[in-house]
Amino acid sequence: MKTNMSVIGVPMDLGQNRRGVDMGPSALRYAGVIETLQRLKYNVNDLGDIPISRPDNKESRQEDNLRNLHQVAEANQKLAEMAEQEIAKNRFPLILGGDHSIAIGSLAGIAKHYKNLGVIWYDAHGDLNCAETSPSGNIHGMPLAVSLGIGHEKLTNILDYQPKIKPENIVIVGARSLDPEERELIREKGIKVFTMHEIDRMGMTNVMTETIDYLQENTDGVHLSLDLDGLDPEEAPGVGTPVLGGLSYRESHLAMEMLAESKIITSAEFVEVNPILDDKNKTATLAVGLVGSLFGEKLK
Ligand code: B3U
Ligand code: MN
Ligand code: MN
Repeated sequence: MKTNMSVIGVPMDLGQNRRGVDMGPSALRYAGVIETLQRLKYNVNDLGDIPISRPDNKESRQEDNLRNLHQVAEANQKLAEMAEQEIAKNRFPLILGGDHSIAIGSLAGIAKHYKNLGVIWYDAHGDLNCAETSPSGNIHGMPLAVSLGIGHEKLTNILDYQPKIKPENIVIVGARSLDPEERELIREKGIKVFTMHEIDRMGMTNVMTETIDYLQENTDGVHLSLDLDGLDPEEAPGVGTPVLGGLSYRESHLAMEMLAESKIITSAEFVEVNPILDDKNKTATLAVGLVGSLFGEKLK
């Protein structure tokens, strides 16, 4: 892993309909994310937060089942440009959300530098919807589909290329709430998924060993997109769409430590921390602990 790191905050809550997740970057900084990285001897450049437009009344209503499409596209355009620039400077981009719609911009900027970018999608959800299939119109349920080139042109074509990633380079970990069309897409595209059922059966050690081996063979970089709702709401209550039966604190630390050992991760984002729904910044504190493990706390 590179020692130079750039932290980009994206205080975005427009990809879904519960306020508060825009305060995620502040909550993560308050919980000590920068200090953690510095303690681990990274040379950290905190670039602050990307400015996010507020929706006007008209725009905040659903347009073609894509809530706040224009503002979400605009923010992701800025994020994509920034992430792209940081990688060009040979710095590791660590992105702090914000809701998961920001993965659209992260992947647009990052994938530009790779032929075969791998993605680990650590999440209770598949985020594989588009306007036609989404039950909510929330763009945070769509970023993985968008990155595959499925969805509105304003989202799929950021930085003027698509698709950003290939289905065979994706591994979803922790899925337990998939919509029927998402399941179809997973089957049709052959996306590798470890649902909670498989994680329970195989154990996290085997799941991560398989994930790492699979991605190491076929990719030239791996982005970790970690949605805090992948964890159980008991341990990560501060998320907008909690789903029972999630990954534990210990499983998640083990997963991060195995990724640290493997050295395959080349960019990362931590999303969906909502301090308004949280219990005394518990979820942000948990997330910062996971950042520590991902960047080698145990290896020191
Ligand atoms: N699949 C549902 C629910 C959802 C997706 N991502 C989150 N919730 N966080 C949807 O609205 O697309
Ligand atoms: Mn998600
Ligand atoms: Mn989720």
